[in-house]
Amino acid sequence: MKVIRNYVNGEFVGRKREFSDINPADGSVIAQVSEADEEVVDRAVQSARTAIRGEWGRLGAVARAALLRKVGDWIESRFDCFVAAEVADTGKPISLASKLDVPRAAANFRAFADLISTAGVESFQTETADGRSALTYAIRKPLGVVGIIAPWNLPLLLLTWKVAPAMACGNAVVVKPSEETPATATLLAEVMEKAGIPKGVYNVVHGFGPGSAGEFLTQHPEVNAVTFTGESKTGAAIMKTVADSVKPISFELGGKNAAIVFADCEFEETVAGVSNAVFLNTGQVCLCAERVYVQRQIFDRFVDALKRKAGDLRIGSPLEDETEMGPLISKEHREKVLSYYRLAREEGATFMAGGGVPQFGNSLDGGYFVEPTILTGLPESARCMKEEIFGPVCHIAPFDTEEEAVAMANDTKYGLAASIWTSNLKRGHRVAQQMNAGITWVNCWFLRDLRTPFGGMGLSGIGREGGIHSLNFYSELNNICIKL
Ligand code: NAD
Ligand code: 6OD
Repeated sequence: MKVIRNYVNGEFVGRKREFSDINPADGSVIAQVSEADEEVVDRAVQSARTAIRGEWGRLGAVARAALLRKVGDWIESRFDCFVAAEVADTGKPISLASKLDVPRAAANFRAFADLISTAGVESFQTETADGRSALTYAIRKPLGVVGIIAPWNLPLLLLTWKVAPAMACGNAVVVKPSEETPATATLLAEVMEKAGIPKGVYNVVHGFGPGSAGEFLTQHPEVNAVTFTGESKTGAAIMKTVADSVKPISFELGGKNAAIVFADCEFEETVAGVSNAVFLNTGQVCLCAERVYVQRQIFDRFVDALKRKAGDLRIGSPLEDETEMGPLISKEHREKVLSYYRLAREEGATFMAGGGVPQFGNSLDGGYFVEPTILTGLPESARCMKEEIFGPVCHIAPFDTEEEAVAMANDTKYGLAASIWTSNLKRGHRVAQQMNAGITWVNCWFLRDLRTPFGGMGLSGIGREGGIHSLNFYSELNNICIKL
């Protein structure tokens, strides 16, 4: 059986304690994973610290950028290995991993290589009371050792979204991928070596959260900053762990995102766009729309059309090119999603589509599939309307006026993403500007420019990453003032 090991100071390190890496498409065991104990995590942090004091710490931004570009190139050279590993770990369709996850990982390294080699800093000339002046300018220094904790839904994409800017700014990193998806973070270690990244700059520790590698990493006194993507309640636990040492944190957390569909939308494009926003990656994208509000004039027609789209989705083996929807990540997560399907029934929902578990009559029956599901008829106060489900499911409710739609969309403790579907661009701007969300798309969804701010409000997170915002999080800006 294959063993996935920790990666510390340029070496793969095994441990006696192991856990299984499961393929969610059929429940089979792909590999055993070495769980990092406190000592391995400590060694990883120390090796990162040593790397900063060595050759890596002496490199300038342009040299670091050149190395990051090589990492991007090596990801592309090993494209098929990354795709295969991501598909096996997550069960996502091969078409999705090939179009989204792996290309974005390479793009993350290239984007932050470009940014760090061109980014400026602020400078001001200030008049002083004695009639002279002062010049003030900022310089960018690395934070030190950055602890990166990643989730399982877009494992490589979201890990590299943080590793790339952290390294661009001159930090060394210790990453803890999700226990569900350990493979691509480990493959990335091989790529780092090939690209010539010095030992200790990129370290991987495997394991779980509390009482395991995640907690050991976040509570380590020599970790200078923690950046985390995952559930809001995990973010709260990590915040408590880091509070005593007052580390900088960046949190990208859950969502309960709304899509607002106006009667004047481009109907077919909107149905396709909303279907994607609900069902992509089996609904396991933090940006997915779980609440869809449709103007009453087109409500019935829209529900019928989305129902047809859900019915047409090709669910099956992630390895087949035509598959559009794979399984959920795990047995536990399927239980959670099915518990919301049951709750929706208790709360009075009408199931317009789905609600169950598909049967295949082959090995896929050992996997963690659920049917794409469309609900109607829930009150806005229902738990299914308030809590993140993170599966291929949405609720569709009608609205009459723009004001009503905005109020319902904003009635959430989360604030990650929204999408507005209308052919009236003035309305698009007006409504987008009223959304309490870190990002609002108009007539599109999950369209990303890596230079733009990304993050959430409320339970959806703290801080913004992307472009200069990432550079500002992953560096200490030191201000220097000179009297002239
Ligand atoms: P999760 O919070 O269960 O786990 C995320 C990571 O945190 C894993 O590596 C896990 O081992 C680790 N962890 C858990 N408890 C910990 C602790 N106490 N200390 C340190 N580490 C700990 O999240 P998940 O189930 O892997 O991912 C799904 C969630 O992530 C959803 O809520 C989704 O909305 C959210 N998400 C948000 C974004 C975003 O950009 N806002 C992106 C992707 C996913
Ligand atoms: O595209 C990104 O940069 C990003 N952070 C996406 C997050 C998706 C959540 O599942």
